[in-house]
Amino acid sequence: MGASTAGLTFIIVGASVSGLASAISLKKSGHNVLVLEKDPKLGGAASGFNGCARICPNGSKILLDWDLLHPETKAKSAPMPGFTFFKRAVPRSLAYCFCLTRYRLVNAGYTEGSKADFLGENRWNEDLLFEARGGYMQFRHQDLMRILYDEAMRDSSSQVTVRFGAEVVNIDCEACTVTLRSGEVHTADAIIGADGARGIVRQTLMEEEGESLASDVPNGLTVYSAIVPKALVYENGLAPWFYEYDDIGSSIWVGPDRSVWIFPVGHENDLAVSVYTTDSTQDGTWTEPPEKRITDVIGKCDIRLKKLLPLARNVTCVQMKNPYSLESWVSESGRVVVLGEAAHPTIPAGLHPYSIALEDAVFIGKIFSHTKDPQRVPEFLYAFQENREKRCARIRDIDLEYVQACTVPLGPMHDQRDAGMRANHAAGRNAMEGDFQQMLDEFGIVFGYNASDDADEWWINWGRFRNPNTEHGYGETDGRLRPTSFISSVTSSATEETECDQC
Ligand SMILES: Cc1cc2nc3c(=O)[nH]c(=O)nc-3n(C[C@H](O)[C@H](O)[C@H](O)COP(=O)(O)OP(=O)(O)OC[C@H]3O[C@@H](n4cnc5c(N)ncnc54)[C@H](O)[C@@H]3O)c2cc1C
Ligand SMILES: *[C@@H]1O[C@H](CO)[C@@H](O)[C@H](O)[C@H]1NC(C)=O
Ligand SMILES: *[C@@H]1O[C@H](CO)[C@@H](O)[C@H](O)[C@H]1NC(C)=O
Ligand SMILES: CC(=O)N[C@H]1CO[C@H](CO)[C@@H](O)[C@@H]1O
Repeated sequence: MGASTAGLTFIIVGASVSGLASAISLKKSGHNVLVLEKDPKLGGAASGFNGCARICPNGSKILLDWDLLHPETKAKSAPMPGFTFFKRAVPRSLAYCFCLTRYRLVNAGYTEGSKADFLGENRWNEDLLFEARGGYMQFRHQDLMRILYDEAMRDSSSQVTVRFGAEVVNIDCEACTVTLRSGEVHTADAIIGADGARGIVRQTLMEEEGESLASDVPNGLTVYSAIVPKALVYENGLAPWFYEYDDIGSSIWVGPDRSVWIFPVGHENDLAVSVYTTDSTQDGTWTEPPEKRITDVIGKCDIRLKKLLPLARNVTCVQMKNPYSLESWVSESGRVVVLGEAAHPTIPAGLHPYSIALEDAVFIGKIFSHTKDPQRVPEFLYAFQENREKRCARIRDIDLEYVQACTVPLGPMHDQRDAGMRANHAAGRNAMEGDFQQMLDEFGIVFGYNASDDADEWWINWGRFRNPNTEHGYGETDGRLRPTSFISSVTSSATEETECDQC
């Protein structure tokens, strides 16, 4: 890959969501991209797993902006009008207390013919979705990957190359080169690590900070993901519980320590199941089967779940961690950056990881629409972190909050959550109002964002004021720029410089 054309050359490590989306976005800005993926096939297709890619409104709007939501791609997703809350299990203390009053309730949820313990429901507010100008879409992971891949490759015979079975085993940040397992070496103007939380690029930056993957600390929860084909649900007579119950079609079963989320996914409206559990400590991946069966990590639970979960196919398990937070997303050399999971590991199977990965891609492509000067690479990479870090951390916290709210151990908070939801439902309100209003407001924050506008704002306020001939973007002697020093150096140059670089 030479720098023959006018654009910069980028190497992207990892052809998953953030890698392919960044390739699309950088291509739109006129750059050349080589994407290197270690797996032999797109979307982990070499393993059986093909889970649920949840795209929240701000993410689906990006797909729309890229003109990727044609009728045939839309048809590959299932909608999510909201979700219903049930109890996964009735805690023994509560069952006992009901027992004193109404015997029938002791068996709530556990026996054939009993009713599920319904807590309430949350429907997306029309205004919220309208303002976000997008809907909630749930694709099969591999379908979404195919949509992104095809767009990356469209009309780009020379601009974008994607290589599978190309594992990067070493990165030289100074020389801006990567070495593949085959021994091949590639050089570029910049290297983007889109290779996930355990990828080599994140590890390389952690090493620069004297850390290792051991600094990511398990938080006690593991998420199992699987698909239950719709046909199996019908064959086993479970449709009344999972397809015909209401018009929402998605349910979250909350309970002490474990929670089961069931959402329709893909063209077939199969059921995507996520189980957050404290019963596994396996450090699994998205492409390997788990050691323990899914039915062994759900604890005592409602009969509906007991019947559904044995039908789960192609199960995986991924551990939740409190990740080490990289101080710098950019190497000391200023040429290597991480984004997506590699920069800010999210909550596996959370509501927002895919949209955040798409936003990262829009942002990086958009700022690089303003330069083809290799000298400005470090400055732009630091700007990426400077502008994206806070939002990504905030959204991770929001996703974590949902999971924690659904898995609170028995105790006052557990009881308060249930009572709050029941009271809301009794009053004809959304389950998440009142005590949970803050969480609802947070959805507004997540949806109410435009990465492209945000990137423009950086350019208008900061980027365009710099003169690449006199300012290199390096403020400190070790060549490493902290976000704060970046702001102050830009601020001072903004006031001193009158010259403007392609305003
Ligand atoms: C195969 C697969 C299936 C997934 N399925 C689901 C799902 O069903 N539901 C869900 O909620 N989330 C799923 N995820 C996670 C989801 O993709 C992320 O949470 C996020 O949305 C996007 O992350 P990302 O693109 O930054 O990184 P990731 O999706 O983690 O992808 C990183 C990519 O980098 C590649 N890579 C790693 N190391 C190297 C290396 N040394 N050289 C070259 N390439 C390398 C990996 O093979 C992978 O393709 C899946 C991830 C993968 C990899
Ligand atoms: C499970 O994986 C196999 C491939 O190993 C695939 O053919 C099948 O469709 C998958 N099933 C589901 C429900 O995803
Ligand atoms: C972001 O804003 C721009 C205009 O500033 C608009 O063209 C684009 O559609 C918006 N994108 C999203 C994803 O809302
Ligand atoms: C990227 C994106 O979709 N941004 C939109 C998210 O939603 C808000 C409204 O809530 C819009 O203003 C953004 O443009």
